[in-house]
Formats: sequence, C-alpha cells, structure tokens
Amino acid sequence: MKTAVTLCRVPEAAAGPFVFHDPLEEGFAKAAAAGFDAVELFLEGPDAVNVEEIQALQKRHGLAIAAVGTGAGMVKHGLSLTDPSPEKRAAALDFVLRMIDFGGRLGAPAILGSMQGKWGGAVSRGQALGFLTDALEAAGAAAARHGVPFIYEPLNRYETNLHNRLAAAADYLDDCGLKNIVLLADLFHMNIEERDIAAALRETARHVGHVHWADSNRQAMGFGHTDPAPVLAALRDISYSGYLSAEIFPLPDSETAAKQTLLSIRSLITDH
Ligand code: LER
Ligand code: MN
Repeated sequence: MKTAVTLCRVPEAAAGPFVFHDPLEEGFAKAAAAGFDAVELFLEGPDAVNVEEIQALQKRHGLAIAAVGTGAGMVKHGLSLTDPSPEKRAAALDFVLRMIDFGGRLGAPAILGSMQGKWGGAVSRGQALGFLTDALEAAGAAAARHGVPFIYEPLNRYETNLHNRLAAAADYLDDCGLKNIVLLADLFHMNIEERDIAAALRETARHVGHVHWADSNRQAMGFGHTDPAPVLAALRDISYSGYLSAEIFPLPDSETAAKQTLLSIRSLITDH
C-alpha cells in the first residue's frame, strides 16, 4: 500500500477536508518532507495548471500523483452529471472527461465524488442512475485510453442519495456491466453508512481501487473513534495495493494532520 496526501487549490473548497491548501510548490515540498509517496490533487479544472508544471514538481520532490479530484466541477461551476438540464449534464461530462485526460497524462486516475449529484425534483431515481451509468461508461472508456481506471466514490447520505454504501455501488457496477470503474472507499463516509467498515471492504474487494484514509470525524486517523487495525487488516487480506490517501481536515494544523496520518499507517504496517 502507498500513502498520499491531499493538496487543494480551489478557493471555494478552502474550508474543505484537504491537508494542504498551499501553492503547488510549497504543497509538494511539504508532502515530500512529511514522507508521503504521492499527492492527490484538487484543482479548479483541467486547464488550471499545465501538466508539464506538475511533472516538474513531481520530479523535483519525488512524488507520484495518486489521483485528481473533480469536485471543483460542482463547488466552483455548479455542475452535476445528474442535473435535470441536458446542457448542464453535457457540461459536467465534458468537465469530467477533460479531468480524466489531465490526470491520465500524469498517470493518475480521476475521481467522481460530488459531481455525481443526487436524484429528486424533476429527476427520478431511475433517471439519475441512467444518467450516471451513461457518464460512467464514457468515463471508464476515456480513462482506459490512458491505462488508468476511473474512480467512483459512494458518499454519505448528506452528500448524495445515489450510492451510500460500497456493496450497493459494487452491485450497481456489476449489474450495469460497467468497465474500468473502481470504487473509492472513503472511511469517513463509510463510518456513517456501513455496519462494519472492514466487512464492507472484504465484501467488495473486487472493486476497491482507492482509499480515503480518514477517521470518523474526518480528521487524521487516530484523532477520531475509528479503529484502523481491522480496516488495514481487511485491506491487506484483499491484497489492496493502492493508495491510503489522507482526505481530512488540516486539524489542528496541516503538518500535525500529515504526521499523524503516516503514524497511523506506520504503526500498523511494519514494512512502511
Ligand atoms: C470527495 O472525495 C468526498 O469525499 C466528498 O465528501 C466531497 O464532497
Ligand atoms: Mn472522499
């Protein structure tokens, strides 16, 4: 398993669950100094920063890009893949596909979280799931052209009503025959929705492709009440080899949250 830390450059998400909010050069330097293998990037869009600039930072600081988030499409541009307006849905898909290309050029998968939207009002649950399925088909194919998967993230009930639990999302992917889509196990959302986080990971092993390593209160693991030992044991048992990425609040400050994240992993994995 590899470690990653979030770096956000979206002003609208300045209060969001991201460890670093510094300018890229500083953020990369801090992530490297803390000892992470990679950064997970939250940028304003696919044209916000040149791929070459990111590659130079990676080289200078010896960091991989774990993934790129698409949340700015929602928080900055108000775009959702399940919007009642066909024009807005098309714009949302265009944003996601361009983020996939941006990440793909860095060897990184893109994540669909908040841009999945919700059903309700003019859009029935069936219609919303249909819109989501069409978008995931296109996203999976676009990501495959870069040799990376596309990451779909079940969210807690306060953020979406499409998929809240890993098993339901895994069944949905299977039932729709969706290809090249993996699931993001965000332990913060799972703490709210799952009966047993470790059991859910074992049950959906075939689909788990990314992990947001967060405690119950969305602080660094160890600062809330999740017991990480059975969670990590489950990830080892399912031969998970992806990232444990800290998508957490910078509390009490970024450096302490980063340090505690690595401590929580290293205390459980002796080879790290
Ligand atoms: C994104 O990874 C996430 O977990 C969401 O809570 C963002 O809305
Ligand atoms: Mn997440």
